[in-house]
Amino acid sequence: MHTHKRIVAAFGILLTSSAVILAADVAMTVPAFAHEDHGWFSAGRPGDPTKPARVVEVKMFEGGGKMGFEPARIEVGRGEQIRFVLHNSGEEDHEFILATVGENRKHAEVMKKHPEMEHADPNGRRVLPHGSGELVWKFTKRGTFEFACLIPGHYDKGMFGQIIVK
Ligand SMILES: [Cu+2]
Repeated sequence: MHTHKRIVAAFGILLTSSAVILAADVAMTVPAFAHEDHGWFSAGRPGDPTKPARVVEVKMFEGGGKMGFEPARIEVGRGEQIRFVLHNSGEEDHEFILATVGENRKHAEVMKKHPEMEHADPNGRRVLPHGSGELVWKFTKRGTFEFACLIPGHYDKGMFGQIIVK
């Protein structure tokens, strides 16, 4: 009887702690995605493919324990529309997610907990091995933004680059 009570108490603690983790998880997930759901983006807005755009080719690669983008630094003018043409030269899927550094870091943490999550957001593309993809984007705000691959482990291996909007 005594043992049984102890087990019940231990189970109660377990339940409480997992509820706390669950609550923390939800609190992290909601701010990271709420803006995407409402069509608001820190780095500007989805472009209009019928309007002129400057083409910027970006290579996604892996090798030697590293992953990355080439170029890893892109400068654009405020108000400029860019057609990113993405080439994945690697053997793994890669992503190109356009946001602020803070948003990408937060988002990368969520991805570590939910590795099965895939993106179909207007500010990102997932590109298959040896495949290509496109993203048309209008940069409406000055500042420093980031493009990153948030597939677990890729960001840590260097898969991010900087976009400077002047
Ligand atoms: Cu990647």
